[in-house]
Amino acid sequence: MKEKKLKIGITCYPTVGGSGAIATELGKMLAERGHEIHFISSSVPFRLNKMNPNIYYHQVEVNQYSVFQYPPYDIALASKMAEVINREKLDLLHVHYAIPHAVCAILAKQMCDRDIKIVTTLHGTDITVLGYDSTLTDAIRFGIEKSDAVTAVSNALIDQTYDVVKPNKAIEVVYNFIDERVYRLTNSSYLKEEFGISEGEKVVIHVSNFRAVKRVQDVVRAFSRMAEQIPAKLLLVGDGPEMTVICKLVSQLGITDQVIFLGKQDNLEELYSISDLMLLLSEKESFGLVALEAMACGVPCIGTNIGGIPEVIKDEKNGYLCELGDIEGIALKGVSLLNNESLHQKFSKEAVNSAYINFRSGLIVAQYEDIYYELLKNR
Ligand code: GMT
Repeated sequence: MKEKKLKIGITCYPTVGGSGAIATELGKMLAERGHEIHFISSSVPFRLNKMNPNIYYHQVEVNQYSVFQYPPYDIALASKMAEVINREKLDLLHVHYAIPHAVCAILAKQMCDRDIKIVTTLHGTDITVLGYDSTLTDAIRFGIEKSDAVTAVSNALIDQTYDVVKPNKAIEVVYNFIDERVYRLTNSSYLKEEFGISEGEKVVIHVSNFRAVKRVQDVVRAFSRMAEQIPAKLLLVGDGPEMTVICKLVSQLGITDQVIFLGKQDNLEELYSISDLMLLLSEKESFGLVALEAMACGVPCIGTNIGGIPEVIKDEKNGYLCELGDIEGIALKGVSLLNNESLHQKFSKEAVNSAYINFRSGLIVAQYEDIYYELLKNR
């Protein structure tokens, strides 16, 4: 069975975000291993940037009818899934997020002519935010229970799913991974000059979608305290709802010259390669893919002791964990690390090792393959 190459449909949120990134990277890796991958989503996933003859993309088109108050996206997605399952003879659908994607896959399975298997991966927001919305809890539980296999990106997320949604279903942890060919130290030192960062300055980086849960205000405040003690610049990468507040805060704190707003960026490995420290100070984070990608490039991280972050950042080994909102503690740890060259080197090395040993693509992609083959073994 192991030799049989599979036909796999993948559905994810295709716009910027860790779940879309992982779903797409997984599809690319599976395609490289000879499987036929069919992305089914509303637009081309943002990391689907290279041609691969084993990768297909099927766009979900939603028509707007004046009789409907909302465009029927979920129904259009389920119909498209059923169409692709039948036409391409898919073996399984791997969907990312219980709602709407798992629920749409279950509907598609009932609409199509094949005994398709459904694998659902939980990434966080559907549990940590939507799970608390009583209008959606039953649908999330249904999506989980009716999937053939369910994975989550951290043990913390599994615990939270059982706490909040209480599904009667086994959930397996499959961590996120890095493409080690991309996320590695690269020579991008020319960027320092372009950004006006001088030799003696340390570079602190934060990457997120600037939602309130990311606590970018804490990042800016902690950086501001650090910058009082060491020459440093802060790279803020990403964009989102908190941006206006953050811009105001930066100017109120008088650190406009030390903060570089980069907006949404590709090729993050080039930015990580000029960075000395990442701050990920979220109040909710089921994994923290950006921390892992930074670590793979040798950047130690300070993260909050929240959700799945402690499964990625190992306190005092490859970075630091801190309590949510503890600005002084974060600044203290940041400054002591940036001032201690040998400790920084040690953490940096450990960060790379941990990323490569525990989260390398070969290891994690094989775990997904095992799940697929196990579900299909009796066919
Ligand atoms: O963090 C976000 O706001 C985006 C979100 C997503 O759905 O893309 O990220 C979630 O999935 C990522 C990939 O598994 C994880 O690395 C993030 O920790 C997780 N975000 C949250 O739990 C808030």
